[in-house]
Amino acid sequence: MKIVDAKVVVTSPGRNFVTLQVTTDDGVTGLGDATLNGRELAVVSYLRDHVAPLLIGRDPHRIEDAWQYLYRGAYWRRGPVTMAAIAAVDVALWDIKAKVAGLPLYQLLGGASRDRIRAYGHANGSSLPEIFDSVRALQERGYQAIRIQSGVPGLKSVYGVHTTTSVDGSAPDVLARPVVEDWDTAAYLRYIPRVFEAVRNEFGPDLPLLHDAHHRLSPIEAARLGKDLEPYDLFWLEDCTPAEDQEALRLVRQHTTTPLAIGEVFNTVFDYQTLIDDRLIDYVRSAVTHFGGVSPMKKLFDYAGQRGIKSAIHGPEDISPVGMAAALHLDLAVHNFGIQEYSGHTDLTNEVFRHAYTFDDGYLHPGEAPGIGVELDDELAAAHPYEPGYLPVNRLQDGSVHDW
Ligand code: CS2
Ligand code: MG
Repeated sequence: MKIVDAKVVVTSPGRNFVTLQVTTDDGVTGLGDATLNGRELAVVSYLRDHVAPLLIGRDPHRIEDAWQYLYRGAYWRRGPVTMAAIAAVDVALWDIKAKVAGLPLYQLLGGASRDRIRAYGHANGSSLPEIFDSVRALQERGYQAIRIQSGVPGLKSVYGVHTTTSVDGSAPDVLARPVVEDWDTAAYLRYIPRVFEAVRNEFGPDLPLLHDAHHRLSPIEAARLGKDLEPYDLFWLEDCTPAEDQEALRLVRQHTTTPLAIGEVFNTVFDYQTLIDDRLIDYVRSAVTHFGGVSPMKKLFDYAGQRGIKSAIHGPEDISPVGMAAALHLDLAVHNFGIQEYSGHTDLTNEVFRHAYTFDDGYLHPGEAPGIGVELDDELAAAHPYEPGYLPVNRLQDGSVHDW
């Protein structure tokens, strides 16, 4: 069996997605997600100009060799662009291998370790009543674990609370520049514990609650927040500090028992080394799409599992249904599964990417279709071309840039 074509499909059914479509001489196709939110075209070029030509003629069954060839053979390694491109190849080849075997991918990863996959969804609001309504709406959709993101009094536009207000007065023209959001750590640290106290009073002690600090705190600020949230028994506090400073988590860990999750911006196991070896975190958060694919994610979960650390694959709406499907096959198979983030996608996106996975009563399942279980509607994808779009930029009250 040989690879005869490797096509990069860019489509924007409401937001941009980059998909690699690999085709063999037997006519079997495999899909891989290569979406890097706000920097999509960098990955398109990496794949189209530097990787796809190297795939033609290769045996698609040699997945590990392809991975090592693209990782070590490039000389320049790691980073989100490189690893998103490699991930797309890895997942597309696993898709092909499983299709040829006539099995859903999870069966090639050791078979099912569980019957279903617990998901968490995103609740948010600028006020407590809005947050409460958002939690109830998710509960009506079946979610049984919920992330809470809140506005902060005095701030106009904050991560995780849907708004398109640009606070620097610039027209939030997503075609030309990022929306500017504002931030004030002191105001946030005073307010967030009160939000979780109110949510616990409203919804009781048992509902698993999560919160994403989104890289914004210093180590001591994160330690303080972790401690202040302990009475509200969070499932986890995510990205409490800028993730690349692994040592920062050591100080946080010394001050709080609030479980810690980190890693959605990580793209190789080396980003986690101290965090896993010294048990500084409780959940690893990488996405299949940004970590080089299914092959390295399985190795990461095996390594993390030796220290009691669990999986929590990144699953917001900017991970395409292809990336989500690959995640679900891993979630079903690995033993140290923690939880799966699932924002879901628009109806149009689900028409472009027809998938076998299901979400019912708060749980996901990848389905039994051969491969990863996703089919790309080429015609519908072509009808929604790329639109330039950026992630917001955060500025403090004095105008300086801060982590978003
Ligand atoms: C967030 C993401 O879901 C999360 O945990 O951190 O939504 C993140 O903001 C986006 O993926 C960035 O593209
Ligand atoms: Mg996050």
